[in-house]
Amino acid sequence: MALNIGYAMLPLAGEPVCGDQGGWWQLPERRVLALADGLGHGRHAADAAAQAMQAVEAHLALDCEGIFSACDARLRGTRGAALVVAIIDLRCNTLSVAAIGNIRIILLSEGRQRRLGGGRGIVGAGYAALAPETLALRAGDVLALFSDGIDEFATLHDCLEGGVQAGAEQVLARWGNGRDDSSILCYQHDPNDRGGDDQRA
Ligand SMILES: [Mn+2]
Repeated sequence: MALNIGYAMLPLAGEPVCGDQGGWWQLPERRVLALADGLGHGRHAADAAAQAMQAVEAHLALDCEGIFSACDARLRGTRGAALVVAIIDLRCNTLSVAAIGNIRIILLSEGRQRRLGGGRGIVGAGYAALAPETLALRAGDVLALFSDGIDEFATLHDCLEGGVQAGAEQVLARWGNGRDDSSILCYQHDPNDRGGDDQRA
């Protein structure tokens, strides 16, 4: 895994599969991160989330609107999912991020933690008002995408001493609520990132 990516997930107790899935992809000047929470839990939720990751992977060069549109088309016939997609542009040091449904985005920049919003709806069953935001990224900024199996928390900074992978694991351990599948995908911005392997988990 790339050093600046952290991922942790845990299925709801008793479920053999996780209905949340995260993915990250490294293009020459672009990183794409996505996290999907298939509605409910279990096999059908996992199927919706897996198809969302496949649709993202097939459309990595598009902007947020294009990726969401592709995912919405692909997920028709599934249970649907909440989805967040983040595109990091390494030439401009910008983040474009958008979300639909009950899924969370935190940006920690220069010590300040900010919650970014998403639109209502279900990917695969239609949504309105997708509102991608584009923000400047500074070296060291941390983006955290997480599902509703993790409670809101205000202290991401305190979890990052050991890096983003340890941080993702710590957030899940501390704020995972045990009521749903839970997952968190973290990215730490490095303008000189030379990339590693794509991963889907
Ligand atoms: Mn959920």
